[in-house]
Amino acid sequence: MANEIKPALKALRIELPSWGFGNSGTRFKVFPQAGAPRTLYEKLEDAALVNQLTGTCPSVAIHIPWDRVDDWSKTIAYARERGLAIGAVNPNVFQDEEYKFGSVCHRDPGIRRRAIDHMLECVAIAKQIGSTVLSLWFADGTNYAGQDDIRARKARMADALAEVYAAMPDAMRMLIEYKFFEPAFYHTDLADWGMSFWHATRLGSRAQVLVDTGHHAQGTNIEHIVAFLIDEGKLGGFHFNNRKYADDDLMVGSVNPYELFLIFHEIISAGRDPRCATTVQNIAYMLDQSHNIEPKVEATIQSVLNVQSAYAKALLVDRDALVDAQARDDVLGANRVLQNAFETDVRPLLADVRQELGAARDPIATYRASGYAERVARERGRAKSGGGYTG
Ligand code: AFD
Ligand code: MN
Ligand code: MN
Repeated sequence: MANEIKPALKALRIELPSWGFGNSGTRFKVFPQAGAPRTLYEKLEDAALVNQLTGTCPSVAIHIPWDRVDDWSKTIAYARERGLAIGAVNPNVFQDEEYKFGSVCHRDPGIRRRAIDHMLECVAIAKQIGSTVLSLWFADGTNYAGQDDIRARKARMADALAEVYAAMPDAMRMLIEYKFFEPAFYHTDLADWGMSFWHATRLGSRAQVLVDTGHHAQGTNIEHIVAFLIDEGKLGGFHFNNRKYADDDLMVGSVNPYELFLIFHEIISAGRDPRCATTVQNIAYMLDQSHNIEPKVEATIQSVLNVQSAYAKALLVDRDALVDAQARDDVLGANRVLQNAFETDVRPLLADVRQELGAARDPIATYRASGYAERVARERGRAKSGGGYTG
C-alpha cells in the first residue's frame, strides 16, 4: 500500500502565502521577528527554501498592494530561478480608511468603485503574471444591528462580483472566501459557505468557494462542507490553518490533525467518483497563516509536513473495507477503518518520498542545521513591518 500512494504524495502541491512570512500579529501586538522578509523578493527567498526542503510548494500567493512591484517580469524571473511561480492573486479591500464601513458592499458608489477597480487591477496583474486564480476575501459587514441594509449589501456584493467575473479571462477562476466574524461582528456579508456558494453559482462555473479552515465556529464539521461543495463542483480551494486562535492563524494540523485527515478523506473519496474528479484535481491547496510568536519559516515547513502527513494517512484509508462496513451498517467497523489509517506512522514513507523528490528527508532538522535563520537575521535585521498583517 505504501508504495502505491507515493505518486499521489509526490503530486501534492501546497501554495505558500507571501504574507505568512512577513511580520504580523493580533490587534493587541505585533512582535517583529529578526530576519522577517522586508520585500516580496525576500519572501520568495524564504518560500523557495520551504519548497526546496519539502518538495511540495512550488508557488506563492501574493497580496496586492503589499506585494506590488514595478516590474513583474523581474519578479517572475527571480521566482523562476528559485523554482517558484506566482500563484493566487489576493486583492486587499480592507485596509484603506475608505473601507471603514465596507468595500464592495459600502453604501457609497464611489467607494464601491474604488474596491472594484482594485479587483480589476488584480485581474490585470494575474493576467500579466500568468496566474489563474483570483482569491477574494472581504472584511465587509456591520457591527451593530440596524447599521446598514443587509439585503441592499447583498445586491451590491453580487453586482461587484459580476463585474469582476466578466473581466476575467477564460482560464481564470474566482475563489470566494467566507468568514463569519471579524472585523464585522454583527453580520458579515459573506458569513458562511452557503453565501459564497450562492454568489459562485450565480456567477458561473469559474467561480467557486474557498474554504479557510479558520473561518468556522469551533464545532463546525468542515469535512461535511467540503464533501458537499465538491459534489456540486464548487470547492475551488483551501486556506489551511487552525482555527483555535480564531483568525491570525495557527499552523494547520497543530491542534486537530484528525480534522485535516478527515477533510482529505472526503477529498480523496470524491476524487474517485468520475463526476467529481475534475473538481478535485483543481482544488487549490494554500496555507493562510499568520505566525505571531513562532518563527515563520520553520512554522511554514511544519505546516507543510502536517498537510503531507494528513494527506498520506487519508490515502491509506482502506476504501473497500469502508464501503463493506457501511453496507453492513457496521458503525464501529467503519469508524475503525478511518482510525486505522489515521494511526499509521507515515513518517518513514514521507521521508522516502521527499528524498525521491530531491527534498529533505527531515526538513526541520535540515533547516535548523542550515544556519538560514541566523543568516537572514543578520542580513535583514528586525524590520518594523514586513507587509503582513499588522494587527
Ligand atoms: C484575512 C482573512 C482571510 C484572507 C486573508 C487574506 O481572514 O483569511 O484570506 O485576510 O486576504 O485575514
Ligand atoms: Mn484566508
Ligand atoms: Mn483568515
